[in-house]
Amino acid sequence: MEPGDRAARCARRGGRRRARGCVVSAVVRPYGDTTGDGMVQVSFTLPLAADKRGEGAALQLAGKMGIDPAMVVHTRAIGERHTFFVVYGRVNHLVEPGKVVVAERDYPLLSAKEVNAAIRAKLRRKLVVVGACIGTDAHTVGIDAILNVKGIAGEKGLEYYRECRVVNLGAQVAVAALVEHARVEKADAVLVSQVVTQRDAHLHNTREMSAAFREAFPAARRPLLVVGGPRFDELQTEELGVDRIFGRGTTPREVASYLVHAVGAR
Ligand code: B12
Repeated sequence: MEPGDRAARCARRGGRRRARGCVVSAVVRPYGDTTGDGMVQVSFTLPLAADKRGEGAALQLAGKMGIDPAMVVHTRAIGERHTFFVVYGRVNHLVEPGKVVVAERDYPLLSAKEVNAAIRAKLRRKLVVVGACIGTDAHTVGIDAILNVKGIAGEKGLEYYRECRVVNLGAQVAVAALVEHARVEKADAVLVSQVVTQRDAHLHNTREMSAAFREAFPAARRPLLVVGGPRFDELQTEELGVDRIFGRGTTPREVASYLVHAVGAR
């Protein structure tokens, strides 16, 4: 197909053409059984028994959420007084992909070899990374995936990079101890993981951590502050006082590439 044909076909469907031939429609709707039928599925738990009144309450909630018509397609009692529901139904809202704002990767994705070469060229010494789970958080699998040699998703962690020196402090590290370790190790970057989000613990802990580093280090000597975890909003860097936030599905290579880019820029 010629590029012109593709553009014409795209225009007929009301879409916009982007570089590289990707088609982005101005508006889209959810897809259930047929294109654009608006069908969605949501699940939630109500503190009600698994009976007709419970189902009615689930449908009432779905209606108030803008799902109309709605069907309860699954219920499961969780004890005597709670029920888990799955509701399937139609929403009329339109999604405007063009208005979606995301944190784009603004640095090149490098191979391990390129990362090592860049560190040698820019720093002429090893890049020191100190990592930890702070607060009461004991979910170390995520930070270990980024730091430990075994890595994740077929990629080796930062320990594998010859020009990185990694100090992984593990779980439940107090902010004061993290600051002290960063100072002793002369950290270029501090990597913090926060997985538990109950009562916004991840946000409070991150703010406490970034404030402590700002107090303990002069601006020019403060290590890069990087946080990660599955429920962070990657756009919240300024609000949380950190240099970068990484979310669900992050791989070590993305982090290594960012560190080289950011440390080099400094
Ligand atoms: C394994 C697990 C545990 C293990 C943790 C073992 C360990 N050593 O880590 C144990 C059994 C100890 C545990 C305990 C608890 N857990 Co738990 N746990 C999980 C579980 C099943 C998997 C988490 C995981 O390992 N994911 C895999 C990793 C690879 O993914 P990830 O963490 O998202 O990491 C990736 C990215 O987010 C990112 N990333 C993460 N951190 C960082 C950091 C940096 C710097 C960067 C760059 C990137 C990055 O990169 C990683 C790789 O891609 C989740 C549910 C789930 N399916 O996610 C619940 C879950 C996280 N736990 C939960 C809860 C509630 C608890 C407990 C409070 C339960 C209890 N009542 O005791 C305790 C809390 C203990 C504590 N003090 O923290 C809740 C949290 C709910 C919330 N909103 O906060 C979850 C979501 C389960 C649920 N649905 O309720 N848990």
